[in-house]
Amino acid sequence: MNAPDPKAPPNEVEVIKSHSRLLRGTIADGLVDPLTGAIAAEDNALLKFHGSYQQDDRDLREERRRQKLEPAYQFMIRVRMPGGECTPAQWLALDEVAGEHANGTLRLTTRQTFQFHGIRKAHFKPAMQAIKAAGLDTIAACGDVNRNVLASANPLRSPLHAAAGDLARAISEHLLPKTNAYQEIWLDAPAVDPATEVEPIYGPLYLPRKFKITVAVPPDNDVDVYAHDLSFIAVADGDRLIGWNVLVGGGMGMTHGEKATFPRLADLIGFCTPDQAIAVAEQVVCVQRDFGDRSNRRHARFKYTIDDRGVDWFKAELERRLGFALAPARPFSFDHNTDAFGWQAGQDGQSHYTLFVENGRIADHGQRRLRTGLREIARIHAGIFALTNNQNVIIAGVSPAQRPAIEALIAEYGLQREVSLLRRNAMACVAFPTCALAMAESERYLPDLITRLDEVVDACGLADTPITMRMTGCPNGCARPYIAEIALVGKAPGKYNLYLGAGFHGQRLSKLYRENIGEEAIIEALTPLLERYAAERQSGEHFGDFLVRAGVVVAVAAGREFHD
Ligand code: SRM
Ligand code: SF4
Repeated sequence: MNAPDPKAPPNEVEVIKSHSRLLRGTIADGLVDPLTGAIAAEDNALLKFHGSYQQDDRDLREERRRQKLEPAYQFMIRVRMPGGECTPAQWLALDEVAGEHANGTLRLTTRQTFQFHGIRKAHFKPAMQAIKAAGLDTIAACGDVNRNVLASANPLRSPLHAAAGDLARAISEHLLPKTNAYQEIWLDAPAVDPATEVEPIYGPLYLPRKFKITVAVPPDNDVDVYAHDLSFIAVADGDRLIGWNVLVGGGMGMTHGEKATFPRLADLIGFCTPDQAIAVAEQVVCVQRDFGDRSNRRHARFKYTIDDRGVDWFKAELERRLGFALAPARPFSFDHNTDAFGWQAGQDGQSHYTLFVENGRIADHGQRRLRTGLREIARIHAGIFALTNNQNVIIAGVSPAQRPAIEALIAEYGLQREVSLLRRNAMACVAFPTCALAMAESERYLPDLITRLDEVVDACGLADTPITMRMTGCPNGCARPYIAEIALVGKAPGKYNLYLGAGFHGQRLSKLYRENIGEEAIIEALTPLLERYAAERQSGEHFGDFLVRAGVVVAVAAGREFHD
């Protein structure tokens, strides 16, 4: 598809935004309507800008329909937490929100923040207020704006990680919507006349689609720079930050069977100094604001603007707006996009403990009482919690004096779990029962599939070989599947498309290998490939690279060739 026709009519979300009085709509009225658990249909589009989605429990949908009841409406809330950092006091406050207002679980997301599920309307505003009282908010966690900004995990790990966290926070603040709508609806602030308000960066229609920014510290590509709209990669001399390499135009989402939609890897366009980074972020966003497709939402992500018009066009337009040219990109190299688990030594005698949280769900299960254990740790922890971009959590900044007490709690609540490397390096999106778009199970199913695949991996002697595997319940790509070496993407209940051959640190897209297959066929398809890999791989060769070298799948050169 080519650049959007400027005369094409705006899509319905654009119309809703234009009537919304800067994101107010009638959300406040809907919250107090006692006749339904839902809010008005048009307000659903606006609610996202406030960090929430209306959902219904899909496990109950059919039964409630039979009983002629409205769906079990509930709300998901996503916290804005740039760089994934929160204090123990904030952890405790969020844990309380989960217990008082949500379904009793905390969900760590693939983008370094918390989600709450199952919030009923009466609990909605109190939950938002409790989050705010903890010094956090949910502004722009969803919606057609810049979302939560990611940074390589753990700002306490090194000065460069601290700088990445600082940049993530600064960009997040700089690109926040300026409307008073959030304060009025959720925090009972006095009303301001929207006619007197200005959105200096976004304008009244905000962006054509969501926008995602990351900041990475090599050799970690834990933020998956190639999957996001805009990324900054730290360039350093030792621990001294020199500047940032800049990448643009990545994204994962696509629609099954629609070739005009595809995942795309970001392009490296140059280097900027630390004091130029905010201006670069703002002007990249402004180019997308002005040139993104406001007619066809399936073609509205920034990756299509770049793909349609070309990287050279984009760079020239960006530099014209900036008033300066980006310097040539500096060399960098990544070697993984996964997390390192257990205790890691920090820089000043402190240590950091990365805890495996399967698919990000923090709940108590039998002997493994994750939620209670983390709550008890938060009560005594003097450092911070750092969420990772792989749905795990780091208990960061533990002093030598405190370490035995933290270790005792980890043991008491069964938090440390011996799991296979395959499981540690896997991610699944939420999918059923809350996600409205899920076509197949993901979070609830991947653990069982991995149990079966572990047997194959063990039998092949690959238990110590890291392989990345990701599952999503639909092709939107919330667990960034198309850059995992093994990816399963939901098509229908129990059926998945199998994609193979991505780069180990997310640097190459995968390719469709089998379509619409169930568990037995998945095991059957993967077993001979893992056997061949074990027998024929070269020293240090990753599974995805082997599959490409062996001709099992071809390497995808560019996103638009993904379906060829
Ligand atoms: Fe996502 C929509 C969950 C990261 C691409 N995503 C959704 C919704 C809100 C479903 C909906 O629109 O009704 C899901 C809510 C499920 C639920 O019940 O919680 C949802 N996305 C998630 C999370 C929670 C998955 C997880 O298991 O952690 C992640 C929350 C991130 C956050 O904290 O902000 C999440 N979503 C992603 C990512 C990964 C990333 O950004 O690194 C992607 C792919 C990258 C990208 O954007 O290209 C992603 N989500 C989508 C898309 C497809 C967008 C597109 O370009 O086509 C949708 C659907 C849409 O926007 O129309 C979507
Ligand atoms: Fe829902 Fe699809 Fe995202 Fe999974 S990938 S959370 S099923 S939108």
